[in-house]
Amino acid sequence: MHFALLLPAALAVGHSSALSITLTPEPNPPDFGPNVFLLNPGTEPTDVDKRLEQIYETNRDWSFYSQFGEHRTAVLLMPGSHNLDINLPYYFSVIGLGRNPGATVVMPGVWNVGLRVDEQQNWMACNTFWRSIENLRMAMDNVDWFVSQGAPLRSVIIDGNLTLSGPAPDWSSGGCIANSKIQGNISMGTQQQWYTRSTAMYPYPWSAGAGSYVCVGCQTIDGQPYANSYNWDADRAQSSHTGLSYTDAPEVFAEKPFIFVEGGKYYLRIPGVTNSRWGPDWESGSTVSFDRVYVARSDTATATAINEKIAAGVHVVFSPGVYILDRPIVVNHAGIVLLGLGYATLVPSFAGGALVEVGNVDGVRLAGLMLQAGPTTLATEALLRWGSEGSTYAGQPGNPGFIYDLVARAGGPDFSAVGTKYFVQINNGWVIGDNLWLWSADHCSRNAQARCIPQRYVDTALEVNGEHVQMFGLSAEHTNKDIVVWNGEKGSTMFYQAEFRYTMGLKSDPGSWTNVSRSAGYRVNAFDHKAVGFGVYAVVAPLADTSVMEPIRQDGGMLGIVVKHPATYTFGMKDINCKNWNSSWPVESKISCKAWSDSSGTCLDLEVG
Ligand SMILES: *[C@@H]1O[C@H](CO)[C@@H](O)[C@H](O)[C@H]1NC(C)=O
Ligand SMILES: *[C@@H]1O[C@H](CO)[C@@H](O)[C@H](O)[C@H]1NC(C)=O
Ligand SMILES: *[C@@H]1O[C@H](CO)[C@@H](O)[C@H](O)[C@H]1NC(C)=O
Ligand SMILES: CC(=O)N[C@H]1CO[C@H](CO)[C@@H](O)[C@@H]1O
Repeated sequence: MHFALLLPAALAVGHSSALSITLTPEPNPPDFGPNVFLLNPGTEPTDVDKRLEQIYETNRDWSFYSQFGEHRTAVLLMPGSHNLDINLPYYFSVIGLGRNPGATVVMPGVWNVGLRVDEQQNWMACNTFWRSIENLRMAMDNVDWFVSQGAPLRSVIIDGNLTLSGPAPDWSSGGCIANSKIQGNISMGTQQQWYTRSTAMYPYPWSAGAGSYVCVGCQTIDGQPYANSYNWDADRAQSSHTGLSYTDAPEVFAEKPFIFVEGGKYYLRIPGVTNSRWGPDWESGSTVSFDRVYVARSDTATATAINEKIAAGVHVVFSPGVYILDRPIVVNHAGIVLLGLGYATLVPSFAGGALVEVGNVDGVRLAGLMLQAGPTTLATEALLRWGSEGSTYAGQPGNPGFIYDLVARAGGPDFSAVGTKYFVQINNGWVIGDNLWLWSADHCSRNAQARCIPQRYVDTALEVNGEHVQMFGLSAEHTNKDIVVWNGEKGSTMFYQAEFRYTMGLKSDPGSWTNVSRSAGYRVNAFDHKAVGFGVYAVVAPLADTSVMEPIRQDGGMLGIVVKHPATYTFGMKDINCKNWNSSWPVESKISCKAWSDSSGTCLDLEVG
């Protein structure tokens, strides 16, 4: 913390421009290190093309190395027109460096591929995670984007159609489009669910099956808002499943920070807070020179060095890589941006506390990071904790905290047990999430039929204690206790996808099980809460090899939604689905009630599909 010690305390915690004078400026242009390709407009030189092709060939399939390896890559495109062919593999982002998406145009190259994610092995896109396209225009007749969770299209313009999966029997479990304009038609293909926000587009062509298609603050190509598809004053008739919801624009929102280049210098653009805005925002915001942005590299950066920069008011861009951190990243400075590129991944090598700790400060933005649980021998309490436990810090609607494109995971690459009590715990008010995937892994490097040895010890994916916390596009899966617990008033979730865990763990090791009864897919202890477009599932046999793994078992079965007060469900929740994928399973291995009320001790809604 030596920067802070050099400065008067008032300056060190404030948002002062005087600070920049006393700091050594960061290099501009920065050195992003070996995992970033910086491409100029035009056609790629053959050697770059070959290297990109090689990354694709090595990292495209479902093998351990591809899916759970340590490779991380970002391709940054200078503004202008590019002829480019990239089929995006695992842990790979293509990002335009213009001031807005229109400034960087991608057209197909010699192979006529352009940018895409196409058909996967076994015709299944359900493992197609961890890749993104951001801040550019695709001048293509059609873009194939056959993905599942953790794979957003963000701030893009697509001139033609967008196809989101191959034909059946392809299976896909996406996905996210945010702050974009899709000028052609959208084909949902086999997508079980999809979250879209603040995008100009044609309507979803049909409704989802068991899952939900949700559009938040979307508009037509001509800029007309899509009307809200439900009425908050109506009763629970609207909590039954439609699979297709349009919702009002967020009352308070700001888009994800991004990088642009002008005159050979790099800048961080921090979009402004807007109110009830429909459609994309590619204009608002403030600009920070990279003189005040530290570019961390996994081969050199330490948690201590990163924390010193943050304490001095310097923003941090994490170059693609895996960062093993020996202490928490602490954000106690207002307005700080932490921006990961190419699925930059942070892993704790310490016990207790949280991997990332945000203090009682406004306007902090976390974007594009993957937070990964460490060994259970050193378990953390949370991977991200926003506000100290017991904090009553209310936050500010004029300057909320934001979390964008966050992946938190436990298990996958690991060969020994991993854990964290919570993936994310939010104690402060006015924190807003956009596209989060909180994943206790259901398949791992040592996987066989969803065994996922070793064990993952995650109690709860998300716990919210602050007021006015809002989640847009939340996926949370396979935790050992309640998947989401929401205690703060005036919260909301627009789009939720959740799956209970499949098994207790190894049949031969009951001592390692987490025995609970009636765990919830989504528990609301607050009274005032809004929820739209939910799909909560129990997936049991035959995914788990029951000769080795003990199927999930809970006395009384699992509960889809649990509310304290019946009115919270009746008036606050719209388009909710709960489904048992195999209804032949015994009651203790599936969802027994769609919506349960704690105060009345009754099942309010039995409609489990
Ligand atoms: C775009 O989608 C429309 C409607 O599905 C279809 O008629 C048209 O052929 C598609 N265009 C291309 C280039 O795929
Ligand atoms: C969980 O329950 C099983 C019986 O169903 C028991 O054998 C086991 O010891 C329990 N595990 C723990 C950690 O309590
Ligand atoms: C559903 O569960 C029953 C009972 O265990 C089993 O026999 C059947 O194979 C399962 N079906 C599917 C499609 O998983
Ligand atoms: C590119 C394309 O095919 N666009 C069409 C999408 O669908 C609408 C009707 O819903 C047509 O008017 C567009 O031409």
